[in-house]
Amino acid sequence: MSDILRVAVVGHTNTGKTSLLRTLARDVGFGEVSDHAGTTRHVEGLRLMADGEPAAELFDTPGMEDAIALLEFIDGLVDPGERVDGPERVARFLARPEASARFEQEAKVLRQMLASDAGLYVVDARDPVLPKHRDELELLAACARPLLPVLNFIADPAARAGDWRAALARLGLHAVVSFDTVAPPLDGERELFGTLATLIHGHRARLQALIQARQREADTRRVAARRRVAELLVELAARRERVVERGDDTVGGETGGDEAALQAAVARMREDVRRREQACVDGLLRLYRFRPDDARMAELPLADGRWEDDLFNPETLRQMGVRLGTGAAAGAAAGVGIDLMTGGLTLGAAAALGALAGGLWQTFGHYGERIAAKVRGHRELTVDDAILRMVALRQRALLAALDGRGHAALVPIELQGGGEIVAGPSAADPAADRWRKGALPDALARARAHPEWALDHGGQDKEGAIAELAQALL
Ligand SMILES: Nc1nc2c(ncn2[C@@H]2O[C@H](COP(=O)(O)OP(=O)(O)O)[C@@H](O)[C@H]2O)c(=O)[nH]1
Ligand SMILES: [Mg+2]
Repeated sequence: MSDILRVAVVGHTNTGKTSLLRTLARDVGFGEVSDHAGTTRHVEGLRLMADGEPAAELFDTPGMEDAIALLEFIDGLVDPGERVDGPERVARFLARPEASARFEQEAKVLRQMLASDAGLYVVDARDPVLPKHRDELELLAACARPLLPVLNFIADPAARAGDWRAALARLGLHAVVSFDTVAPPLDGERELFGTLATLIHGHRARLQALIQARQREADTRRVAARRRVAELLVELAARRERVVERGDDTVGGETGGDEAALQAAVARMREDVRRREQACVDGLLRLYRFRPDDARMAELPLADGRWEDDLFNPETLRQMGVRLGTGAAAGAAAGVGIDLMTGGLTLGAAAALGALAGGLWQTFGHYGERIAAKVRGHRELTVDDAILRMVALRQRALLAALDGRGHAALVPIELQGGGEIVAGPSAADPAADRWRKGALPDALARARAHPEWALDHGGQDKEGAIAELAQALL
């Protein structure tokens, strides 16, 4: 065998062989995945790299469609009383014209098995164990290569893992791994390659190197992802927009100009928060090698219109369980808190924001007169705490979802009803509860005092705050 470990991915049609390769390669574009049988018609390979060196080649194969007939055919090639071992039987078959006609698909699979160091036998664990599976396994065993069954669809309630393990044991296959290609377990790869290493001793070191390299990559990815979210939060907290008032006599007079300026500033700010959050999401998807422009990705809650529209909706905030005082809730609805630099205003920022929230900007006029009468100078808009909490909560949920998502996934990251994120309000996540109700991390308070951090620069102090916050996102 060549230097690189070669592994054939085999199994019945539609069990998720191509899906497994996508997930292992972190490549949503590998091959073609479909519910129709026989989508993969030929052998297609890909390389897994460890630290820039090729470590393993995996080969996708067509499904074995008629193992029962092929086994009978091969039995017919052996004379009664003749002793012929598995590889010889397979060789006899491959030399026959049937190998490029009736049994062409099966021949491709067996040839690839013979050309490989090992096989991964992908099983749809929801299937009952049938004679066709036993015949398939007998054919594959005849190739005399180590075979590791991979139970796919294992996250499905209908999965029959126990039945499969028992049936495989009866066929002498005792090492079996569970690996759902759409929702792979966090240490799934380690389990898969580690178990494979016990079956092919000669390639053990190579597989260990692969496991370690991939573990390092995953750690680096996770650190980078948290840093990205921390940076987003710091920049949002630092964000300030000054609304310059005309400063003319507004007591009992026209306040329309100021209202319009404030309204425009609020709108700018909301747009900016959304844009920044979306940029963070796009970055995370790139980091995890998912495609933002992929139609399958389009329905991610992040790209979903509702997700965006709900950002400043008090109902969404309530659903997220963010605790708010009444005034704050109204303020949060507008997505901003108003600091009045000139101070002295006790009356109505919240009320005014409540008016904004209902889309009843006109009613601001009513409060506006009274506010404007008291205020001279500038107002400053900042991103509300509640918004920071919510952005943090859903970015955390997104991080968790990305870590648990295989590149075979075709459906968007699941939201529970009402727009909460899967990792949303539940007692199981005390860290989320802290983000929901606890004191906000000190790094964010510091960011509030550094408007310059909202921009791309900010130096060491900003870096420190980001690092601290990334830690708090764990
Ligand atoms: N829910 C779920 N669907 C899967 C999983 N693996 C594969 N699929 C789906 O099953 C179908 C067949 O998958 P594919 O990879 O094309 O199977 P292949 O014929 O063995 O290559 C596709 O619709 C996949 O999206 C899994 O682990 N969970
Ligand atoms: Mg396929």
